[in-house]
Amino acid sequence: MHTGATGPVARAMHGDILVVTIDNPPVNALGVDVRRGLTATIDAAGADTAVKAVLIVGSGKTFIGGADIREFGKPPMTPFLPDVCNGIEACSKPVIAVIHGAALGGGLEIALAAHYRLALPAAKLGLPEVALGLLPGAGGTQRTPRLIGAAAALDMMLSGRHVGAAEAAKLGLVDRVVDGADPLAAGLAYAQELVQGGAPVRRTRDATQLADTAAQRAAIDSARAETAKKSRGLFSPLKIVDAVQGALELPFDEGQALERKLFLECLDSPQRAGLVHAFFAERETARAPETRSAKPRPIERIGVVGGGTMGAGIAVAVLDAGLPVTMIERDDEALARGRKHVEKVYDGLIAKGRITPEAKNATMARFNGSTSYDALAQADLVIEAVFEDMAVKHAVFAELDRVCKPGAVLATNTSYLDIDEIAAAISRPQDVVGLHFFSPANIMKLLEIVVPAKVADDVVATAFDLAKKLRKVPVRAGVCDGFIGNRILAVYGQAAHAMMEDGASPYQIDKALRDFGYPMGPFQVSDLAGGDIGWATRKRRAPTRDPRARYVQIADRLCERGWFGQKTGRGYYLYPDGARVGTPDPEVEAIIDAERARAGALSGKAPRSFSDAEIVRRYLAAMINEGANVVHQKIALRPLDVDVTFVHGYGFPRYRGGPMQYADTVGLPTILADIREFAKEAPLFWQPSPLLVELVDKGANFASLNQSA
Ligand code: 3H9
Repeated sequence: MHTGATGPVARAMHGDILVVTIDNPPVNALGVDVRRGLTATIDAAGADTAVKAVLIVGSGKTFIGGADIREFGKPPMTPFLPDVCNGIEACSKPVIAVIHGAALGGGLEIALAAHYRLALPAAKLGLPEVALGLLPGAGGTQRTPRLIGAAAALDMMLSGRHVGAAEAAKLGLVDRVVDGADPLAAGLAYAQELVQGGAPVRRTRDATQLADTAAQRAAIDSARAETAKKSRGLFSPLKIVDAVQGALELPFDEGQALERKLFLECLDSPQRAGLVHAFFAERETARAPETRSAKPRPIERIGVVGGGTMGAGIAVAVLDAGLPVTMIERDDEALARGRKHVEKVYDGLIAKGRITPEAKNATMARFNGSTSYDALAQADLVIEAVFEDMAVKHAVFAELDRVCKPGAVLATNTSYLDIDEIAAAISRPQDVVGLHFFSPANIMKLLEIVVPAKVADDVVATAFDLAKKLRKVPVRAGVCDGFIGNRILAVYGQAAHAMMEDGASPYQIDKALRDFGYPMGPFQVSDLAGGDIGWATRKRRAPTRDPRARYVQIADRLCERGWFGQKTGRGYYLYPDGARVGTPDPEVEAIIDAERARAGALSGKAPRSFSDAEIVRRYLAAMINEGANVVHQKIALRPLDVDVTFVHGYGFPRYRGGPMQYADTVGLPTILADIREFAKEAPLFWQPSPLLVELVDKGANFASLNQSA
């Protein structure tokens, strides 16, 4: 058995140490072949007298990225991972894991089942199962608390955060950290030292950090209370706490049986399916046809035109990525304000103790400002974030056309204007692309990359490359009013307003959607963003509005009174004394009543009540139907692009995967039947998307379209 391989698991003797190398690109996930290979190798090593110790190493950049996520939801195949881990722990020879890159989920559980753990400085350890709707199911909930105590173990499992090598050593998660980049050399040196020192087999199941039961119980109780408050409808976090309680109260094997039971419950939950969908979808959107066909242009110097909220947020995102930024404003005063906006973000971080004043100064050293476009002569990429007005955009792009070097990427942050028209007005339409950031731009993950007709492929590839550098989640979108997100938002926004006029209060609508999983309802969001923004858009659209279309005027009535939301102390809600959480406003309810009466006099309809379930059905049906239109018209490449847009830009509950994935779980025939039912009263608004009808006719779902682009 000394050399050879069982599938992706290779073995080689180095003196009396058996090196077991897992080679399963891209992240050495623990698919069935790896599990089989590991089991066979460890079993044989135990029986082989020539083997004095076993060293487990990962090939490539990572140790092990976890269980193979692609296997979830498929029929399970033996050996199961908990048994593989138990086999490693039971081995009669010392087993050593050497962790160089990621040891995540099942990867860390393999390391915890080993008897000794060595980390290299670039190691990242974590139990991120919670982000997939799961719990560590291969002994992680039992071994981690025994090794590092319940509080630290729960923190890792409930946050899913990655722990670096130094912190891992401090926690007691690894035995030693050594310098170097070669895991094999470092691991062999450590293994030889252990063998020579006669180091015994040392099993984590026997570790004693849970011995002080009173303190451990207190940690578990407080984690349970905190989790119950914070986990907002999520299924797995409380199961994690239950499993750790099992570690405290039960013998190891019984605790592990409890863990298995809870793990399988999580595995079966629709939340796991939604979260795994989101995991793969957001990796998928980072690839577009242009990222395959073209190489990005180099981007080292970035310009931002406009120092308002959006421009400053974009500048911070660029600075945070370690890149220099040049901000252009029309005069010294505006530039000073723009710079202040940027500094304010870092001052906030200093106040929270998240960065030092020195770190702020070092970052701000990469910030330049100018009132002359000539300062952008050397920029590789410029993002325009000025007022949303076509004439203003034309003026900015004419200046960029004049000063920027050939090949510079010229991007607009417009939310809805026609980028083809912006591009057509300059001499280099091939260099113009849309980069639609979401506010606050340094925080929100979504970046819509809007692809006009004449843009060069390598410009699109550059936009995706920038997204990666800024750690954004990019989604490719076609040109239309509102692109993917705001176009769909406009439609389900109308559905919400129609329900409000028909009898549902904004407070009920908000609550129904919070119960669905949104952090805030649409009227709370409107109050936060500022009602004046939507008002300006409605006025802009008024001349082109279909005169037959229903137009609910309640929002206008509030805006006419200057009730724009939080910033004015009242909107749909009241915010007395700068409160951030609003309370219902009887005056708003009176305005709504008056509008209902006015509209009812015209339509002959009386207000009616809505159940929370109907509110959710109508809101989601409008969203899904327009999502289908957006896919049908190729504004979005696939349904999953709509999902990622809504999860990362519009607060859609991630555990539901996104609106299109949610539609698949409800069933497209049900969604279509709802739309047809609603159409009986409002046929103009509720027109079924041709794509939805086609999929229902074929008995297909949205997922069937996710592979195709
Ligand atoms: C678990 O372990 C359960 C157990 O407790 C119990 C079981 C009984 N499986 O992110 P990247 C793919 S749950 C399959 O772009 P990076 C990924 O889809 C698991 N595939 O790279 C992508 O494929 P493609 C707990 C996986 O360098 C490619 O690898 N583990 C897996 O930026 C590159 O990924 C986790 O939740 C996987 N486990 O980051 C860790 N992981 O090229 C999840 C990745 O076709 N993974 N892929 O698009 C990560 O956090 C990051 O991928 C990692 C690398 C940090 C590892």
